[in-house]
Amino acid sequence: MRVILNPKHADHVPPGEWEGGTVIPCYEAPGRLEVIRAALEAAGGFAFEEPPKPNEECVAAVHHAAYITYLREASAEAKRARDPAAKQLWPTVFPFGPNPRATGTRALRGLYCFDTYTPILPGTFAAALGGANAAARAADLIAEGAERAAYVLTRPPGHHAEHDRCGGYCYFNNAAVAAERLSKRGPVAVLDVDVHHGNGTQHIFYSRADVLTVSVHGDPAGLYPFFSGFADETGTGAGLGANLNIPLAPGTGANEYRPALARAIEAVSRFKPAFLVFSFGADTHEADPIGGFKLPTKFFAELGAKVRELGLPAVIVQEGGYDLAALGGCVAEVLKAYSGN
Ligand code: SP5
Ligand code: ZN
Repeated sequence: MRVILNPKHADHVPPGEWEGGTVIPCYEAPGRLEVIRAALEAAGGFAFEEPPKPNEECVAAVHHAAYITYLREASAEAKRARDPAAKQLWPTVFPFGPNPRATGTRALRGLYCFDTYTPILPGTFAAALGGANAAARAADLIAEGAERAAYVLTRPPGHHAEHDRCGGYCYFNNAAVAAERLSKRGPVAVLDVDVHHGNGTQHIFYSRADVLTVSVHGDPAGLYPFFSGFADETGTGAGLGANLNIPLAPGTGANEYRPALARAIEAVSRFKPAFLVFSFGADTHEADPIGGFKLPTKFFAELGAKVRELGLPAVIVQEGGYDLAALGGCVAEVLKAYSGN
């Protein structure tokens, strides 16, 4: 399988994340990509390549122009700063009131970000763009029929990124970039199995009938992103019926996950898409430090095999997964099973 690797991922190195009033070590770190790469190299059968040179066109197709400009300029500002504190840009105040107005930089920090996990750093823009370009490249390979499946090996992840806001470690929505590109050639289904609801992907396509979004995740009543991912969110306007959320209880193991996955796959199949975007997160693993699910590594082979049964040309995009000891094995199991070995 061809692996499109984000060559700029290590430009983005969060110093930590704000949680409940303190800074804790950041879960979304460069080592994640390194352990996945090592596992795929050890497994064999994967060919690594980089996307062509940076291009913003693919992100402009799914993100607000002013948001893209903000991320580019804020990253440049962090790069120019000398004071270490000014090299990391965090929101502190979020939009409120009936008519929020954002004119200064402090307001923009909160306008274009929805949580305290997602700082803008000197290399954030380049790293996020590298991932989006990798997703666009993979989508082009699939759209042209050059491959039946391609894997986007990237971080930071993407599925929480909204049309005009970063959040949940995500800046550009890589899965949405791929889905938007594929949608020019036929209907697309996005299947998101990260343990967290794929709010950004859902919202970007919420009123579209030609892109089905399906997410299986931890119940947002108790798990990030808290504000969306409930079962009664089904789409709007022309997109009514083209969004499916399957929230599951904390502690979900293989026996509870299996029927939910079957439902999700059945919904994708009924939609009769021409292409699949598979947003894959390994934070459902039993050892994940933030997920709360209990899937063992061997279940990931079953997951890959089930998704393969759809028989769809697919872009597989890396989302979360934070246990560095388990992550590489989970990805290798899914991709080997998806390739049919
Ligand atoms: C792509 C993705 O998986 N993003 C996840 C963003 C969730 N961030 C919330 C992190 C909360 C950390 N809580 C610490 C509790 C440790 N037991
Ligand atoms: Zn996640």
